[in-house]
This record gives sequence, C-alpha cells and structure tokens, in this order.
Amino acid sequence: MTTLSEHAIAILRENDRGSYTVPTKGLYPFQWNWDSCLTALGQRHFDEARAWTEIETLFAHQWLCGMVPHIVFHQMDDGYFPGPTVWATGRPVPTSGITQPPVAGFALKRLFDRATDRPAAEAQARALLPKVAAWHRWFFATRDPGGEGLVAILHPWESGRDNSVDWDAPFARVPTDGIAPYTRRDTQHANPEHRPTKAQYDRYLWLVEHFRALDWDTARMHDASPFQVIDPGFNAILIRSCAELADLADALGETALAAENRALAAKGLAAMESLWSPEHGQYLCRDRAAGALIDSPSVGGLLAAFCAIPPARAEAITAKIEAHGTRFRVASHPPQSAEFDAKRYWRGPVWLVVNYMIADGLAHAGQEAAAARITASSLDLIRESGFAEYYDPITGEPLGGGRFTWTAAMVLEFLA
Ligand code: 9YW
Repeated sequence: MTTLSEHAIAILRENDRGSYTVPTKGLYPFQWNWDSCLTALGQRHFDEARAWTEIETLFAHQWLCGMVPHIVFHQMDDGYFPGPTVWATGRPVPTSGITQPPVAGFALKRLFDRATDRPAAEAQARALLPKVAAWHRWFFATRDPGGEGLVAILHPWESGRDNSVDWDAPFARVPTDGIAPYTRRDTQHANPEHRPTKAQYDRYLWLVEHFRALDWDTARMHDASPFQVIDPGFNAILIRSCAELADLADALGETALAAENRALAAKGLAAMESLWSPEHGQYLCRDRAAGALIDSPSVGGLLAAFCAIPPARAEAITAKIEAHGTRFRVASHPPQSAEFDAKRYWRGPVWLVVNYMIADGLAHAGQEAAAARITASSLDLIRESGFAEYYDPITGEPLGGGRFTWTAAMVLEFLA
C-alpha cells in the first residue's frame, strides 16, 4: 500500500520540470512564486539539493528593482490566461509584473536549519540571502511610501487569495471599461462554479492593463493604483520572513542585513496592531485608498498568526477558528457570514498552505493544541479526499486542480 508520504513525493516528482515545479498539470503550467517556496519545504524531505534549486530558479528571475514576480513563464503554454503577451513585461524569460506573498525568507531559514548537507546549505543560503533582502527592501520602498511599516498589495492576485471577500469593497472602485476582449482558460480546466466570477476577472485584467500602461515601473504603480489594500496575512508573511532572514543573516555573520531585517520586522509587528478588530476578534484588511478597515473577517486575518503577534491575539484567533465550527479547518471565510461559499475558491474552502502557516504560528504563540487540531484536520482531508487544490470545509469534497504540488509539500511537512 502506498503511504501518504510516498504519494506526496510521487506528486512532487510528477510536477517537477527539472529546475522548477508546476502547481498542477494543465491548470497552472508555469512557476508560481509562493508555491515554489512552499514546495521546496516538501522537496527537502527527499532531495535537499532539488529544494534549493526550486528557490534558486525563482530568484534567477528577480527584477533589477528587487521585485520577485508572481509567475515565471518558463515555457509557452496557452492553457493559462493571462499569459506572457498580456503581461508584456519585456523580460528575457517572460514573467508577470506583480508579486506574491514573500514566504521565501521563511523557507530559506527553514531549509538552512533542517539541512543535513551543511556546506551546501551554507553556500546556498549565502547566495540567496542578499536577493531575499533586496526583495524585502523593495517592498518597503515601493509599497509603503508613507513609512507606516505595512505594505499594500495592488492586485488581488498578489495576496494569493484571488477572490477573497476581502477584495469585494475595494474592487467596487476598479473600473472595467476599455479592457481587451479575452477568453478565460481556468474555467476549461476547473468547475466555473468553484472559480472567481467574470466580474472579478474583468477587474483583474483592468488592473493588469493599467500597470502595463505604466511600463511596469514598480516605483509608480502604488500611487497610480485604485486598489491598495493592506492585507494582514500578506504582511504577517513578510514580517515573519524579515525576522527569519535576520536570524539567518546573523548565523552567516552578515550583521548589517540582520539589523536591517530585524528593524523591518519590529516596525511591521507594531503596526499590525492597527489592523486588529476588537469587534471581530481578529485582524482585518485595511483599504489604504479609502483609509478604513474592510469589514470582512476572512482567513487573511487569521493567517496574521504566522508572525509573532501577542499571545492574547493568538488565543483570540484560536477561538475564531473554533467558532467557525466546520468539520474541516480552517475555512477561508466564516460559514456564519452571508458571503460564505463552501466551494468557491477563497470564499470558503480550506487550503493546506494556509493551514500550515497558521498552525506554525499558533504553535509558536503557545497554542499547541490548536495547531495540532489544524494538522490533524489537514491530514484527515488528504486521507478522505486526496491531494486537491482546495476543499469544501463542511463536506471535505476535493475541489479545483488535482494532484496539487503545494498540497503534497505541506503533507510532507505535517507528517515530519
Ligand atoms: C490563478 C498557483 C496559484 C496560487 C494562488 C491561487 C491560484 C492562480 O493558484 O492563483 O490564476 O488564479 O489563488 O494563490 O499561487 O497554485
């Protein structure tokens, strides 16, 4: 009988394209940023060298300004829309022109700490350290122009939670007029009922065309964007990565990089308090353009636990997850909310990568029992429903793409 870990390894090998891994065949035929970093955490369990390569390949496509793009289009494939001709970023190997949750700093430190081949780990970490530090610097320079310590995302795709309820209100300000006619490909691979709507896609594309008209000048995009949202989940990932990178830099004797990243993490952590909602008992997004918190208690506000939030906040987040009351945790939106949709992508379903980061953060904050419940629930899902992209939190039904890379990677981490 194939064990869960053998099954997970088979999926990671099957989706391996040599120097990068596709999230799943068909639906996502390129390299995605945060997928790759989390995938490396799975690969390290059976091939450490391959895990380093995954992150190295991603950073080989870092822009001169420091941004690491959300997709690298290594090989042409018209099974995905929008492809390289829509982005038109003018890169030698085409990439998208926006970024994704910066989990690389965290992944790098974890690979380094757990590596058995120490000389290789030290060489790889030394080479990647300044590149990740440059990405962090880019974030605060271009996405936090007021210097408040928190960065804005300019497109829902940057959050990694494409159609979260969090974006509904700020999306009302994004126009759709003038966008080029297009044909979606995602709805040919996956059930359209479980994907974002056309109204959302129109706005995703309006923003892409708007930034393209600015020649992808990342120094100008923030102020020119009608969509500027401070997402607690995204910021928690950045803050945690800054803190981890600071520790790694110390271990490698790079004291200036250590001090820089430690200061960014401390400032970000203090500023996270401005996103706390006593009414909801969790963190919320802030619409920077409108200057107000967004009344949407999504999983982004629970993912905030990934950085070193105060213990009382972690306790409140544990209570929120319990209050969801779903058979499988953690739902991406509370079932008690009118917008909850058990099968539609980021508006209700469970995602294993999010579970992994919440569980890790809660365990660090002293909520070990809550973390263990998330881990157990994640593995129950896999045993019942296989390695899907996401799952219905009530029935456990597997949804979206199948034989999914980062789901398999997270299983190897959960089992370790
Ligand atoms: C898309 C690859 C990506 C993830 C995102 C997820 C989805 C792609 O798939 O976005 O075209 O909608 O939302 O977080 O990185 O797995």
